[in-house]
Amino acid sequence: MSKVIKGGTIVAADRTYEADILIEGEKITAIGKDLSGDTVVDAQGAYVMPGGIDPHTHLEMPFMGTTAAETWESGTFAALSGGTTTVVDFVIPGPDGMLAALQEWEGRATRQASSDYSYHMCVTSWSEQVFSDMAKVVERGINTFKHFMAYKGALMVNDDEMFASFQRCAALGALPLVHAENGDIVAALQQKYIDAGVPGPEAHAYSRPPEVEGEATNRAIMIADAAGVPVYIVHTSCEQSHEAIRRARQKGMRVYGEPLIQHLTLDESEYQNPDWMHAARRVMSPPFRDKRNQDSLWAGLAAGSLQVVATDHAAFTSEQKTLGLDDFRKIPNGTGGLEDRMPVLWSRGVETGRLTMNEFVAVTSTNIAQILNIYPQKGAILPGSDADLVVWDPKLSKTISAANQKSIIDYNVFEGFKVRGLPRYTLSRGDIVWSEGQNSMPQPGRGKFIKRRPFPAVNQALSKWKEITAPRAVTRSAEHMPIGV
Ligand code: DUC
Ligand code: ZN
Ligand code: ZN
Ligand code: ZN
Repeated sequence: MSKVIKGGTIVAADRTYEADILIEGEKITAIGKDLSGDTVVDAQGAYVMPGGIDPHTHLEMPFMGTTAAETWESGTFAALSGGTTTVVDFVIPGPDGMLAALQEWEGRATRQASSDYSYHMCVTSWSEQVFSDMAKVVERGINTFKHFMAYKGALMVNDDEMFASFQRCAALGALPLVHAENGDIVAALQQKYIDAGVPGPEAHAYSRPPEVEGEATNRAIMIADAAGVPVYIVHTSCEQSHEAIRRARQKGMRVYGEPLIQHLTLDESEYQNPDWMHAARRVMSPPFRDKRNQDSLWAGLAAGSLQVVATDHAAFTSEQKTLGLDDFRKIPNGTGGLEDRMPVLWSRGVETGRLTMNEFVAVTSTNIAQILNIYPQKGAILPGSDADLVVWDPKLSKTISAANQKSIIDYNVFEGFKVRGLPRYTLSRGDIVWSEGQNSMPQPGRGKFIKRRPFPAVNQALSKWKEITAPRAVTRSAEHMPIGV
């Protein structure tokens, strides 16, 4: 059974043109005028774009004494309904290590996922075991390793551990990812605000100022340079961090930055809301910033100094947020956004003229497909690519509300946002998995794991130190040695 997507305007990262798309099985097999197939998907008046890729989710993540409420089933359905066809989730090793954790994640994803998916592996400590497990993780089709510079006493790694892991990434052809916040300073500031009698969610923001992110981003970039490996900074939220990325790129280093849709559109005033729950629901790390920082992120997306828009989807219920009722340090960090990322970015970015349609495709799909080494299987509309497509209707509109979302939590941080531009259809490997107004879920478990191969050695950082490959001792005769010591 073939399908033809008819009458639409194809928007790719590099061009916009009118053509039909023929799909046979799971793949795009032809692009051109007046194609025919067994069934027709109507794209009149719509844009046809590569399905979105959200490279930053935490579905059912055990974290801060609880587990993120969004399941793989609800989360991937939410993703598809918003035009995202692939999610990349973070595997966090427990006491039994990376491979056991990977098995747990696989158990949940294979049974529940309705979109395609992949994983990043977190490096939360350093040992011989971690060193050898990293090679096995790469063999399993995972070419990215995430490092937390914050969450002291839990997930945080120190510089020596990060340097060792980055070097291992370089040797394995993997890309290190970094959560860049200075965890020591955050811990000290958190204590300061507790001691000063400020236990509410506003202190979450006070204790994580842009400086701690800027410092850590600079440090991560320099450590990556010393290790000779590119680096990807997750949830870049402020000018200080963006500036570090921009400067490094300008010097020829391969450094990537990923703003979140939340940081682009929500600001720090949310934490000043007198309603404790309103503020607590928005507690995430890094916290929302001010308008000046938001402008910096938007500019970076247009200029290409920032490449990807993600969500860090870590959805906790209101009840879970009350774990921190007396102490903001215990509020589970995280917000949702999987189903809203594309419509909100379109409305606040393309509709306002801040992004072109092609830039929209680049930052929601194509760039990250290239960075993760899955292009053009994903992120492209080309013969041979997976038929992951969104038929995007620029006239469809809605008001975002928890009352009609696919996410299973009881609120939405974008509540009340009016969006214009929504999927009319979402296709995943040729299947129509979402159509406008649909409430039934596609088959849980239909999603496939997307293997990501290691990068070839030539993809390594350009400004790598002149490595001392054969360290030699300097020969000194007796006359050049100190006497009598
Ligand atoms: N930040 C969050 O807000 N949640 C999950 C992990 C993270 O780094
Ligand atoms: Zn993070
Ligand atoms: Zn409120
Ligand atoms: Zn995260």
